[in-house]
Amino acid sequence: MNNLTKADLPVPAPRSSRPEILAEEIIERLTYRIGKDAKVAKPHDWLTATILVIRDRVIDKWIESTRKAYQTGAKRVYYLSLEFLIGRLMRDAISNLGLMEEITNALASLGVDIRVIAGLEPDAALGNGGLGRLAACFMESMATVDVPAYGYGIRYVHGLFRQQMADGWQVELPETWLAHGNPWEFERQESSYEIGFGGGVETISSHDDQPRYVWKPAERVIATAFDTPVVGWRGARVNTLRLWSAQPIDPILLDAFNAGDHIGALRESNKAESLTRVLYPADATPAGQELRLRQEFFFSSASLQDILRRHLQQYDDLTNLADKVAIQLNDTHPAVSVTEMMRLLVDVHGFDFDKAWDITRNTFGYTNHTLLPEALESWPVPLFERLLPRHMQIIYAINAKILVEARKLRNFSDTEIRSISLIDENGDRRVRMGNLAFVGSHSINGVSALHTDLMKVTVFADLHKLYPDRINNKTNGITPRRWLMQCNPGLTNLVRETIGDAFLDDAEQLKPLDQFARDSAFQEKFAAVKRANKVQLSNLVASRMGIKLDPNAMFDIQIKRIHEYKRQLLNVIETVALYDQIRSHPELDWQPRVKLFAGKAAPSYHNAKLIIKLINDVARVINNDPSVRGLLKVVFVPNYNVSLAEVMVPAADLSEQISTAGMEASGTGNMKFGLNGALTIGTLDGANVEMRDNVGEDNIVIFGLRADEVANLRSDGHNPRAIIERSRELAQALSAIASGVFSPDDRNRYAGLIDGIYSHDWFMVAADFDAYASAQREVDILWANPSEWYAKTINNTARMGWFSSDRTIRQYAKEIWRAG
Ligand code: T68
Repeated sequence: MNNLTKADLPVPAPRSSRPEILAEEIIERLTYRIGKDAKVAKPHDWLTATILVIRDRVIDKWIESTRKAYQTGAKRVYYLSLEFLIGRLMRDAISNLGLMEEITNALASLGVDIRVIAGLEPDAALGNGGLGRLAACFMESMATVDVPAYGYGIRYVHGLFRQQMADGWQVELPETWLAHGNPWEFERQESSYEIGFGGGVETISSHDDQPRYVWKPAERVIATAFDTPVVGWRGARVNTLRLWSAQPIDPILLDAFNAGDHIGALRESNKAESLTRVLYPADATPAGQELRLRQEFFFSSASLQDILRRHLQQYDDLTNLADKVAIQLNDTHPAVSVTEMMRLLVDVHGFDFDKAWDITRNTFGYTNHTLLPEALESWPVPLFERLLPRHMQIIYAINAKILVEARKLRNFSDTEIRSISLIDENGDRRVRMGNLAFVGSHSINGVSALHTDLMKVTVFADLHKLYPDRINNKTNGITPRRWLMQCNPGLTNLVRETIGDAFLDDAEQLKPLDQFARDSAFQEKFAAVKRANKVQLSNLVASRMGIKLDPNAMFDIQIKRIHEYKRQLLNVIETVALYDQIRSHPELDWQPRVKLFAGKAAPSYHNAKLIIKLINDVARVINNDPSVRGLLKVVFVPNYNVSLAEVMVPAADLSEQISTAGMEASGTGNMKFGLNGALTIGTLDGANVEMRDNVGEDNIVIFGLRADEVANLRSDGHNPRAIIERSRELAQALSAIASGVFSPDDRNRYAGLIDGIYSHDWFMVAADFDAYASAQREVDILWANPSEWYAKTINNTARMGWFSSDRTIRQYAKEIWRAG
């Protein structure tokens, strides 16, 4: 019996959005779902009750969306990602349902301030940085542009660590977003799958001489689904984020328990649960450990089993899979899916290898997010073979097919063959996940124009030669709901008053704001909004850190993961140079600045942690030096996360996007700042290039070496020492840092860090310093002229609409998924 076609079942009555009804419902949930009397309810109880009321309205649309996809036979998109950095959900859901005023009033009538309870919602930090946040923006945009989609990932019990400062050093503490339960999610015990590891492969011979293979895993765990609804703008559609949690097959080994081995009785259970306990905290470096490969396979296998089950339930046949299903791999973390799909099609569903390979390749797409060679995932062959013996066989079979094709059809040389092989034979043999994802997909995309061009000539040069039609570009985007409307209501309201509401549905309709760029009355209002946002950030900094900021100063902000290629170090060194200048030239017209930093370092990344300490050391000295006369302040705000970004982005005057050219695949923070009316200082890297094209070169401050110049300098020999000797400012700043001016308690603390700049300067800090410092003085001159400044920043807001993730998703849907 199919419930979906049963027309005679009663349906729930449409829900009211009147504040008095909403208030009644909140009290009802508080009483019957939480079991609390309103008189004694704690803020957390109000939060949960409110979410439950909103959730019901979401569910109505969720069921409707799921039914519609089923009935129309629409193609479904599956976004596989080991990370979803979603942040808080309540404000997003309320705002997308258009209920902000109503819920605010309903709560007020109950004596509850929505801002207070909203601030209690934990940040779902199931991601490290840009890659995870992109997946979250995509989920919201897929719901908005009406693409029937599922996100698949892992329900980590502990998301990205909490960052605390101890004497200026980063300390990592466990994050516990589920401590108060999670009212958004639905556990689906009925959607559970067995996931195997290890064991061996049995060969079964058959009449037609085609042997069949059956994997007999030695270990098995259960994957159970937890679903979270994702609401699109104006409730257009509600999609599902399905996160897998690992559970043991036998929760407790009773025999062992009864024999007195109480710990041994739980060993299996603990082992299973440890699979999904914690998110790996390294970005841009592969985790490398066996547990990580287990996580990757666990969520890939569960997701594919679920996808095939859903497809078979509707179509009873897998030959049309690629017509009805598109699976997007968010980086190589789910790349093992290619082999799992092959195993399911060949071993379980009886397809012949070549047919299965066609279906697989036509179904998968792969998004690459980095060119850094050290960041490309690969697994030692012995480990892969031990954990996934059948998948290893499949890899060899795919490899044979591809290499024969390359040799016979295209006459590839030995060197080319070596570089496209799925097995890296240099040193210990390793499985290359990037190559696997590439050959198993019909589309391989980069995340900005420059990044995509570089992919074709670097990491994937030879595979691109073999399959010249596969690499394509999809420049990243951000959702304007979270990153403008919700985080910056002041600016949103001002824009609505000025050009009307069209931009709410189409961010490119921000364009007409251009006409107001030089309108002094509008400039004043724009500046007032910015100032109010800066006051809000100042309050946060005062209450968390006890530091007082002047909202009239320029807020110069660099927030992102701490990484050498992102060059927070270049920023601090320039800050030190500026500090020297302010003290030696008190007669000059210095523009007051606050340098704000925030970001987490991977716990094992020594230099990144040292850079955090350096920022704090420099901050302590500068902030306590009266000769600076309040012209410069330096602040490192701890525990950067999505919620903190929502306060910092709207408060920025200057956005620092200063990565070494060729190293930042796209960047997405750059887009958030531009949209919220900050001026960008940046290199021609990642999506900065397209930002310059969109906002115009007069509205962005570009400096430094270009990607090709960096590559040439690296290959022809770069002599940083000579450069440093020619730049007095740089030499002085480096020597102050290296000699312990900022670290009197440990004068050698930064000697090694600075020595890296003198000896090889891989990240081109010395090479770009002078260009950066003079770009900063250019910024000062603009800042001194408010009408120029605001004309440029208004142009930025007006021209950033193209960077909406709605545009990005429409391109994926049309050009890769052929869906929606
Ligand atoms: C980022 N990558 C890119 N990786 O660095 C950034 N890596 O330029 C781009 O804008 C963004 O992706 C979105 O495309 C990452 O964030 C990771 O977080 C990561 C995590 C685990 C392993 C490797």
